[in-house]
Amino acid sequence: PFNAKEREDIAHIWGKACGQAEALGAEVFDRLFKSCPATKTYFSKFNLEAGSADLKRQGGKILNAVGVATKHLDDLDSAFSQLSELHAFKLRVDPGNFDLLCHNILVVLAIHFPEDFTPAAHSAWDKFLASVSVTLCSKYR
Ligand code: ZNH
Repeated sequence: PFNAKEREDIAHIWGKACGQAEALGAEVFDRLFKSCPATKTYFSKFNLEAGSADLKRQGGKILNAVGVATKHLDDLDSAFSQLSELHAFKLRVDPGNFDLLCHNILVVLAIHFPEDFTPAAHSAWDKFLASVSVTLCSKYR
């Protein structure tokens, strides 16, 4: 469960990020692929150059899904039930990759919103993204 301050920090930073989900998401993927090149294997049919239309589209999808999650802190399982099935049964992304992606989301938020990314906000977002990952991995067996 998230306390009031965590909820506030999660909503506040998403409020700053939501208008630029594609640009931030593309940056998340660019960092992910450069810092953890093995993650590129899941996107073999994408143009993986920094800022490509593919990275903007996929980055936007992922960050907007994170945005939906910010509004469902108390019912992530039901909000993400379809997305969990997609990752577990169809995409079969190795669960270890979720930590790597979440780490890169944190870094990009910290770079873009340094004033807002206080230690408390850092910790709230870390906890939030970890629960998103746990939810998306919940259907793996
Ligand atoms: Zn994922 C897809 C989200 C993680 C890989 N994804 C996706 C989508 C979404 C997402 C929303 C879209 C779907 C549709 O279209 O229907 N993810 C997400 C999130 C997360 C994730 C939220 C966390 C946080 N993913 C992930 C990871 C990986 C992935 C980690 C690896 C590395 N995804 C993926 C893929 C896909 C997806 C591969 C598909 C793409 C295409 O299109 O092909």
